[in-house]
Amino acid sequence: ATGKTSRVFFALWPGARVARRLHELGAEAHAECAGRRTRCETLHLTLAFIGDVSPQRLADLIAVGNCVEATPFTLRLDCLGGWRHNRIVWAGAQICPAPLAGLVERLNGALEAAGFAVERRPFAPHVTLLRKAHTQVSARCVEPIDWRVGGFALVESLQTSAGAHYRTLREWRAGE
Ligand code: 2AM
Repeated sequence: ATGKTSRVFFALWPGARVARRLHELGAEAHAECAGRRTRCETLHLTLAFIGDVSPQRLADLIAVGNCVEATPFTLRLDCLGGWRHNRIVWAGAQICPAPLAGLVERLNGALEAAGFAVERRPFAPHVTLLRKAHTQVSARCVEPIDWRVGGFALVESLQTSAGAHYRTLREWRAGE
């Protein structure tokens, strides 16, 4: 064992067009609430947060990803909201598509079977746009952003002085 751990999570990563639109929505939210914007290239939707794992457990996570079936779907991001407890402002979906709910359910099932701690709270699909917001956002509907989701990824989070950086460790295409 090397003792080297990685902080990882399963996520959906948008393509350039969706990321740009989310980043613009982040500008609008920032004008209202201030705080720290998520950089365009780091915008994502977390499916399952894992935390720090050893290289051995990382291999187990890849095995989990390998056995989880995903089908392509469209996620319509159409609302802006925030959470008071952690002062984040996010883009969310009024409707969680069944294939997304199913993907998260299968992922959590496989994670649990492999001995990983899973989230017990209901899945709340969101893309964090602002952190450390100074004020609460007025929750509202926004011009919908249709995100065609064609797969999911296992991502490593690297903390630097410039903020979080992310590295995709593995990607799985939906419907294959
Ligand atoms: P957030 O955007 O709502 O803060 C990488 O840090 C990703 O994992 C982020 O999308 C973050 O969600 C999520 N995350 C970080 N720590 C978490 C935790 N303890 N529980 C659940 N999700 C977490």
